[in-house]
This record gives sequence, C-alpha cells and structure tokens, in this order.
Amino acid sequence: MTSTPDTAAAADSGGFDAHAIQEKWQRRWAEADPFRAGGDDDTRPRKYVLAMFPYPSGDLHMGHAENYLYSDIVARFWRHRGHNVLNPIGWDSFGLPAENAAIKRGADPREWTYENIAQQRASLHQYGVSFDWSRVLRTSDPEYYRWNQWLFQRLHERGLAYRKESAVNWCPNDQTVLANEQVVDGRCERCGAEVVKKKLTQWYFRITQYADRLLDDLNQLEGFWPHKVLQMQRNWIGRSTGADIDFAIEGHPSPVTVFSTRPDTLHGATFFVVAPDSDLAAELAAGASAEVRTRFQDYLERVQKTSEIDRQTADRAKTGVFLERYAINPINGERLPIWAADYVLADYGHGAVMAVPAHDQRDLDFARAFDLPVRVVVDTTAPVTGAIPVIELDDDGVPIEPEGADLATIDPASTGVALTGEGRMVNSGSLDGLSKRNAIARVIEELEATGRGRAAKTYRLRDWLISRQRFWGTPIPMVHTDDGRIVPVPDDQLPVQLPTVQGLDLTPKGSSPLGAATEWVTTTDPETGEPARRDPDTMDTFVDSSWYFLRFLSPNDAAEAFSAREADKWGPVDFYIGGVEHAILHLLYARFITKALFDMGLVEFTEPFSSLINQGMVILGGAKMSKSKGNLVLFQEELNLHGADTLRVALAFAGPVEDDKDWDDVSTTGAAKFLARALRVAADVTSAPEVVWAEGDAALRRVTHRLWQDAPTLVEQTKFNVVVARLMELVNATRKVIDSGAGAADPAVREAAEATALILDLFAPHTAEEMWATLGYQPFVGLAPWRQPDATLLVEESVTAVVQIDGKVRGTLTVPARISSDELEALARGDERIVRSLAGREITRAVVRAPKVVSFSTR
Ligand code: ANZ
Repeated sequence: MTSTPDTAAAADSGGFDAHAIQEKWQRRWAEADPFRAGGDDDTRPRKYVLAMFPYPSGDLHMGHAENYLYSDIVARFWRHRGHNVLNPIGWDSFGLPAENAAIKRGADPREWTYENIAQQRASLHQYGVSFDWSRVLRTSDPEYYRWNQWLFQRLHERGLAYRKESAVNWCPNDQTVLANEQVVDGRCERCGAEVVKKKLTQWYFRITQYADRLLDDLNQLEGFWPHKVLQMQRNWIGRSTGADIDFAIEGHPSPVTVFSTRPDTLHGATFFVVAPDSDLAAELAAGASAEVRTRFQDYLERVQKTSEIDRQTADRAKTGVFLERYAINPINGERLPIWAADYVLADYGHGAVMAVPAHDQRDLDFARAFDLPVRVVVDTTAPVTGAIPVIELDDDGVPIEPEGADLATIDPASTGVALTGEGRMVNSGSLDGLSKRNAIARVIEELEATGRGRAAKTYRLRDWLISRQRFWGTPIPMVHTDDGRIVPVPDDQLPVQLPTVQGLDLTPKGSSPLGAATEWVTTTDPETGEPARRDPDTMDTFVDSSWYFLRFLSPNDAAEAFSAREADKWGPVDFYIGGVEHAILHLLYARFITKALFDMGLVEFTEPFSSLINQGMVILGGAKMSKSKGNLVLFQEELNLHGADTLRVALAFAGPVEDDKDWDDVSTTGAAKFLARALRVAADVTSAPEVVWAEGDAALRRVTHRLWQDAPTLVEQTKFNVVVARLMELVNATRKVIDSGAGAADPAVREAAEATALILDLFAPHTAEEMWATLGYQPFVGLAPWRQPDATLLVEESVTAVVQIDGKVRGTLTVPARISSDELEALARGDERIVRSLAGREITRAVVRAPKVVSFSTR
C-alpha cells in the first residue's frame, strides 16, 4: 500500500487505514468500470440521476461535496434496486470567472479552465462518486459548443432567435450585458457593481412565446419539485390577465394602448401616465411648451439613474411631470391629463397606464401628491356574496343601487387608502350594480364591440438576452455582410471556433474582444462569397447548460447534438439535484429549450426534470462561507484529512438534505468511529468459529429486517440522515450480540453485517466494498441487489389468538399484538385448519375480541 495516512486520519478512523481502503477500491473501480451505464442490451429499467454540473472556477467546495454525495446516494440506490443507472458528470466551463482570471494573470482562459477541471476531476474520483466516466463533457470544447451553435440556428430558423435594439442592463465593471435575471437589487449578480441601462443591439431568444406553457406546465411538477421553486418560477413568469384598452391622444396620430388588470374601473380613470423613459413620453413631450420640455428632460435624466426596484417601491414619494397633453377615455369620452411618472415602467405592459386613483394605491398616492381628482367606481361596502352575484333590478330592468353605501366614509381622497376590495360598480353607467368579475367581462365586451379594446394577458417574463461582449463563450454563428444582411453560418461549417487568445486584449471595453481578432472576424458570406464579418459576440453560458443533460446521452456523437433515440430511452431526467440559486434561471431556460426541442420533434417530453431537490448549504459557525470572510472549509483538505467515506457519512448524517448544515456541528470523528465499528463487525464474522445455529438472535434479525423494510422508502424520500442513523443502530445491535453469549457465530450477526455492507454502500462505498470482500463475496457490493424483508420478522410483538367454533378451541393463530378485530376475523376465516374444522357449516355469528379470541357460531 502506498498511502501514508496522516495521524489525524488514522486517529479518526479508529485504527483502520481509510486511505488504503479507499485507494484500493478506487483502483478496482477504475479497472472494472462497474458504474458505466448499460447500453441497448441492458434490459434493466433505466434511471437518469443528475447533479448540476460544476463551473470549473477553482477547487470544489463543500457545497459540491454535498451535491455529488446526494446524487451518488440516489444513483447507488437504484443500482441496488436492479436499475440501469446513468449518473454522468461534466463541466460548465465557459464564462466570466475563467476570463477574469485569465485577464488577471495575462493568460489564456483555456489554461486556467482545463487546469481547474483536472483538479476537480481528481477530487471527485477521490470522493468515490460512481459517475459514468466515459461520458464526461466540457461545454468549452468545440465538440460541445458546436451544438450550441446548431441549437441557435434551429431557434433562428423558427424565429425564436432574433436581434433587436433595446435598453439593456449593463455592468460597467464587467463591461458586459446582463440578463434581467442576473441583476439582483439593481446590482450585477457576479461583481456587485451598480447596473446601468444602455441601448444596444443584441441577440435574444424568444422565451416569451412559451410563457403560457412554461407557466401551465408547472402544475404537473407539483409534488415533484420543491413548492418554493415552482412558486418562484410562477412569479418570474408573472402572468396577469385583464384587457388592452386603446386611448386616443389629442394631437397624436395613433391611439395608445394600456394594459389593465381592472378594466372594470375604466369610468374611474381620472388621469393617464406614461413611463418617462418610453418613446411615447419623448414624442408627447416634444409637442409641449419649452418649459415643460426642459422639465421633462431634467426629470428623465433623474429617472434613468433610478433602479427599477426603487421605481416600484410602494412608499416612495411620487414624482412626475404634466405633459400638457390629453388622452380620451374610450368609454365616456372624458379628457384625461397625461403625466410622465417613474412608477410606470417602460417595458411592462405597454409602458402607459390609465390611472384610477380611487382603486389603485400608486395612482392614489400620485393623485394626492398632484391634487388630481379621485372618483370611486366600486362601492366596496356593498356586499358581494359568492362568485355569481345576485343583481336586483327595478321594474325597468335597471339594477338597483345597493343600499347603505355611504361612500363619504370610505373616500380614498381623504383616507389615502385605495379601495382595492370587491364590491359593486357605481358611477359607471351601464356597469352600475355589477360585481367586479361581471363588470370586467361587460367592459371587455363593450370595448371589443367598438374595437377599442380586447381581453389581454401580460407577463413579467422578458425575452432571454443571450449575447455577451466577452471572449470565453460560444461564438454566435452569424455573419454580417457589407450590405447589412445577417446570414447564418451553415451547419456543415460549424463549429465557428474561438480563435487563439494570442494578441487579443481581453480587458472589457464595451464591445467584444473578438471584434479585434481581425483574421478571425474577416470571413465571407456563405451565400454569396462576398466579404463579411463574423458576429463578435458570444452566448450567455446559460445556453450551454440549457440542454447539457441531453448531450450526456450521446456525448461523443460527432453527427448530432444528441440522439433522439437515447433521449427517448433515458429522458427526462428522473432525479435532478442542485442548489436553490438555480431555482429560476437555469431551470426556466432548460424547460424552455426542452419545449422548443419538443416542438421540433426532437424529444418526446416537454419537461426536462421529473423531480428536483435543492440541497441546503454548508455553512460555518452560522455564517455563509466565503473567500473574502476567510471562513472557507476546503473540500480537498477535508478529503485528504478524513478520507472520502468519513466525509461522506459525516455529511449525510448532518441533517435533512434541504437544510443548511453547519460544519461546526458535523462530526467526522463520529463518522470515522462508526465506519471502524462496521468494518470490525465484518472481520468478527469471518473470524468466528464455524457454528451452525438453527435460529439467529431474534431481536437483531428484527432490526435488520425492519431496515430492509424502511430503507427504500427513506432513500426515495431523500431522508438520507435517517438511513445513516438506522445503520448506526444496526451496527450497535450487531456488536451487542457479538459481545454477548452467542457471539459472532450467530447467523443473525452475518445477516446484519451483510445488510450493513449493502446499505452502507450508498454512503461509504469503499468501506462497504471492504466489508463485502471480508464477508467472502466477490466485488462489487455496489452492484449487488438489495434484499427483501422477511415479513414474519417485521411483526413487532406477536400474541397467540384462540379460535373457537361453537365453544370449542379449534386452532390458534400467531398475530401482531395490535391487529384489528376485522383483520383477526379475516385471518381466522381464512385459516386452513379452521376451514377444515368448519366442514362446510355456515358461520352465523362471529364474536371477535382482538387480539386474543375469535369465536364462531355455526349451524
Ligand atoms: C388600471 C387599474 C385600476 C389598475 C386599478 C390596477 C388597479 P400587475 O397585476 O402587476 O400585472 N400597469 C400597467 N402597466 C404598467 C407599467 N408599465 N408600469 C406600472 N404599472 C403598470 O399590474 C397591472 C396593473 O399595473 C395595471 O392595471 C395597471 O394599472 C398597472 F384599480 O390599470 B391597472
């Protein structure tokens, strides 16, 4: 053995050489490759188990230790249950960290990236994870990103990839565009710099076309994904239903549409608001007086420096500029003054609102600040019962004004509180007396009849901005011709490979560094052969991870992105695990791309991940670990110190999967002692004298079989810590029998030791293999089937029940002490001896006193 365990590890492991065992079995696994997924000739049912693949930004950390442990537990479990398991690993290896590190060191991002991958790969090997190592992929390999480009072309053909100019989120520090999702509290998610708006022409994926499906299909994941994640996705998509209403604007050529969730309140509109940073505001202001134009310009400049979050903050003092223009209410012809105010956002709905101060708090705050009229149109004191209200009509068929409403007492103009509740319509012409729901339907009907409005939905979801002005990503496979056409690079010319980094300045400048790679950028139009320039931008790395789970199915295929046949066999992923930080973006994008591929006929499922688990974080002393705080627990260090199995057991035992685990509370010492005890049990069994016992220790057998009974459910419920606790209980119970009269020769001890090895494999696979070999079995325990519990041993306490027929005892039954009378009677009626004793006579009466007596009367 070449290993030299340090003293801490030797002390930890209670005398056995954890490192030696670990190296021995890792070598055997490397030789025999037992965890490779089976091919077509493998008839076992399939399971696709996947942990989110890592960024190769530095060494793996304790979060990874958890993530890959949990997925490995599940993968190993399904193999023991007779499944053909796919458990692959790869690297999400494009992106800013590599590029920034390269800039800092004046090096090629490739070097840094592939060095880190080698290091992480070695750690995962050392951790004993049962990956299928034949399927490793790296998204920064041309063999991978070529298929990102292929995907881009397929989306482009369908109008799902397009270019447009728009105000984008710009990180002045990273000098790159950020997706809305990457802006957190107005700051860059990565570097924390304050994000500003900048107008740029960018590539987008039209994810909004899938908004309804992305939302509706969440229902089918209920119960399989964390509820919190489903809710976050729902909020992110943010569907609102209501109406689009067209308002004519005096002196403006075309009507302006607003989106409202409350078209029922149309009669209560008293002014009109446009987003100051919208094109419409600029157009309207242009026609105003010089004084207003100046005021508007000043205001606009201020607004552009305000974050979207701040603009939406409810308790902020309202600001705005009257534009000296008027909109016409389509339902009653009233003139509504038009204001520019920053609480209306340019890119939500249509960037303009009809303001109904009586029933919308933001509008009310604004009206009170600028002394604008407030008109109540919903009497919220009037009762509305049930979903379908009863409307009383007078003799002429006109709804009767609800009685008892004293609107003065609820006047929002004086109370400052908008009336947002249910009620009956007032001051609303033909709508008076209707409930909100009916009024909405009626208004939409009326607007549709006159062509001035229609039912509409609006989403918070925006199209996915995918272009980045950075080097270390997938080049966008398009060329720009001199005459302004944008032409796709044909499939047979893919991949468009990244150039070498030599001579390129990667420091962010606001445009892609690839633009300066003259030789690379200069190309020809694939259609005409005329000179053209390559698109210098690269793709958001979320594109790479939006379909990687499909590439794992045929990772070395040079002819296609993934095999539809394999996708059919393996997909969708059965068990997906990762951090909650990916609850929105990555999952939403993967769901979108899966649906797009479904529509192309390339996959037969519409959701990529059938079940999802978010593991908690590993924290230290109650605080999040971070480099800057200097409170990092380093995975590789822990691995060297304790060995893989000790670390794995300690982590698995530390608490429920979803909970955060404080490293201060994680006991590697306890884990190591437990493993040493387990190994000693196996050794004791084999060194015990050969004595054949008719029956083993009943209590120990019960512990073993109850674990066989419960373990599958516990693992499927991801209650891994409970399984470890039960294993500890089993090892203790075994030790007790060994140390008592019967000793290690008791067959119950061997039975328990074998169970321990088979179940321990999920958590401490090296120790389990060692136990299995010690017990005389051939490797690998990782492939050995789990056992069925013996039902008779699951009975906690049994008693003898007496069965009488016509007052005479005709038999006895051994039954659980807590059997019900019904069950006991059924057992008695079915018992062979009793049936024989009855000899065909009919039972007329049964008196059952569970669990002791069943008494039948017959005739
Ligand atoms: C009139 C009205 C009356 C409204 C009322 C609400 C209550 P959600 O539910 O978030 O989708 N709105 C529309 N576009 C807007 C924009 N670009 N910026 C800010 N606010 C905007 O919100 C929809 C409501 O938000 C719309 O319905 C509109 O105000 C406002 F008693 O129209 B409502």
